[in-house]
Amino acid sequence: MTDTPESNALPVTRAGYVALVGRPNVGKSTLLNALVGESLSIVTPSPETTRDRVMAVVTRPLGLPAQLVIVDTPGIHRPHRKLGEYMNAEARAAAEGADVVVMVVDASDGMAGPSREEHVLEALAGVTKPVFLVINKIDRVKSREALLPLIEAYAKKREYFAIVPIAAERDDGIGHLMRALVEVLPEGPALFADDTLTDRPEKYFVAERIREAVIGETGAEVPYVTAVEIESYDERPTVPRIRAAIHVERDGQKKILVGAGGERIKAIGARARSSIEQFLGKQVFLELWVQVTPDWTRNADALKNLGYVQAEKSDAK
Ligand SMILES: Nc1nc2c(ncn2[C@@H]2O[C@H](COP(=O)(O)OP(=O)(O)OP(=O)(O)O)[C@@H](O)[C@H]2O)c(=O)[nH]1
Ligand SMILES: [Mg+2]
Repeated sequence: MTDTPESNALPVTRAGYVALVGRPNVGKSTLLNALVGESLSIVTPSPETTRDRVMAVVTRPLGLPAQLVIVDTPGIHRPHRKLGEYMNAEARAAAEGADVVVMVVDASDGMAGPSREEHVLEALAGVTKPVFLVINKIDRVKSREALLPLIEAYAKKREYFAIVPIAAERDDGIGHLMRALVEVLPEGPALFADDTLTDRPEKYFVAERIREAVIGETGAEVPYVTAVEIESYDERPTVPRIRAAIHVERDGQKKILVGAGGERIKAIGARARSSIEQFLGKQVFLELWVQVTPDWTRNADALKNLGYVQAEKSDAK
């Protein structure tokens, strides 16, 4: 017998795009990682962490003959900069191109939550495909009963195909959500090869891990004006060499990132390297430096140069 496990596997009969949308910080990226079973998207306690659509393919989840193309998106918010406009546009495009939309909300917002959803609801107003309401972080709610008035309040705002309470961080409710999503996927063959994980190159996730380290090591405003550019990525040596520029907008922000005697950039580098090594499963040599690119978050050309540019319609799903 020469059959591989793959050729023995049932053919995929349902496949489609599932967009995860919602306000910043509700747990969309945590949910993507939980559904995929891999730490792909970066997760931080700060809002506005995710900036682009990131696609992750899950083939035959729980042994089901299905393929989900899950799309993580930036939190929909009132934009203050061009970067924010790009982020919102990314989320909208993902919702519009999806076969199923998962609107994620945060149970720990309590009864104040439903009234904060106006931007998200507005972005979903034209969506005719099924919309699931996923109430995340239920580990922070006292009891299941306490969820009932919350569900009622959210359900008053729009119609949902289903309402599913979960705690993505604890893997609670993920299997149930997965099964429910598979049931509404369009019938059809797989959209991607069985071994496809994502549409982004390795380099993208390396840059994201550096940004995650910046967010982890600095407080308040600096992360919002930080972009990471991989300048060189030499995979030939046994220990690959990565050189990256961290862009900020002003000298003062550069000073904060570098820190007294270079202490902070050293800490960012150590944190990023360990996270990249975990992601790649091998050692890397990482060199970071800070560059001032004035007002890059407000400038269309600078945004484009740093990779914040919307994909063409054809590959915009
Ligand atoms: N208690 C609890 N915290 C959670 C849960 N899921 C996510 N979090 C936390 O919520 C915070 C935000 O999580 P993210 O996954 O980055 O949220 P996001 O919606 O992707 O945020 P943006 O990318 O900024 O829009 C992190 O500190 C997570 O650890 C959960 O089920 N329970
Ligand atoms: Mg995110």
